[in-house]
Amino acid sequence: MSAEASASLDLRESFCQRIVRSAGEIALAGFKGRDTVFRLKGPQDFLTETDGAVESHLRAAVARAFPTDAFLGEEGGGDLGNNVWVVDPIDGTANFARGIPHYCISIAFVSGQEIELGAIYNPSLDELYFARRGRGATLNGKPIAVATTSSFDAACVEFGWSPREPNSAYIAGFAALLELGANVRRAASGALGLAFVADGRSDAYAELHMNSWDCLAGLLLVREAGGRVGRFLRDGALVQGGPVIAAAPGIANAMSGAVGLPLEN
Ligand code: LIP
Repeated sequence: MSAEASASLDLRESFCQRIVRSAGEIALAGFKGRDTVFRLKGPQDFLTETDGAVESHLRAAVARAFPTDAFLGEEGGGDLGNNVWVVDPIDGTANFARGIPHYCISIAFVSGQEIELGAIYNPSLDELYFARRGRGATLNGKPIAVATTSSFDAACVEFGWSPREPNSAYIAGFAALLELGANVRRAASGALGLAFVADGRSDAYAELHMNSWDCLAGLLLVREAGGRVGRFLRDGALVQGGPVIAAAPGIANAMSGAVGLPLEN
């Protein structure tokens, strides 16, 4: 990477860490104010006023700071470009709308089809995960690493669900994980599920379909924390989404076989 490109990424790195926290203040105010009024975008697909307020805040901040960058948000959509910010303003909205403090803001910066920056912030716990490609991953500024788990007797994995894929496929994958002996959870925030793999609180995360705004930051976190991931940014995934797998190395191959999702690295 050229010195100029690296300097440009330095600016985006500090900007990203700043705006994810300012967005967190909006989200936390909505959470404490019990913004529980929601509408359904589709079956099990929730939208609260805070989702919209956080995304508007982030969209305006990017437009001011980096006017030539593109912005793709879960709620307002957007356009693509060589440099694009991919944002889920509230990941885990189903939890947020019921007052469950397991939700986050997820921001990824993608340049030339590479995930360069990723930030995932849970304002209720004041936990900020951050990664820059090639420079490791942190939680509140401290380096993190994936778990060293190598046996499913001790493995705790998360298998995300949404109505975007047939329940039969989900049930088959869930059964296969149980057969391996794993404790299988589903906590309804894919971004936090991936962040927990990066810091070793969980041994793997998989989901048969995720949107790019749910997973890009988390995939970078896991890779930078020493984990193995599937290839996501294939043709069209930035807009259409796709399958996601991320795992600690000791159980990655068995996890991949159980859910039928290939690993990239
Ligand atoms: C969520 C995803 C998660 C999925 C949930 C939901 P949202 O995103 O992060 O992977 O399992 O059903 O789609 O809608 O809370 O931003």
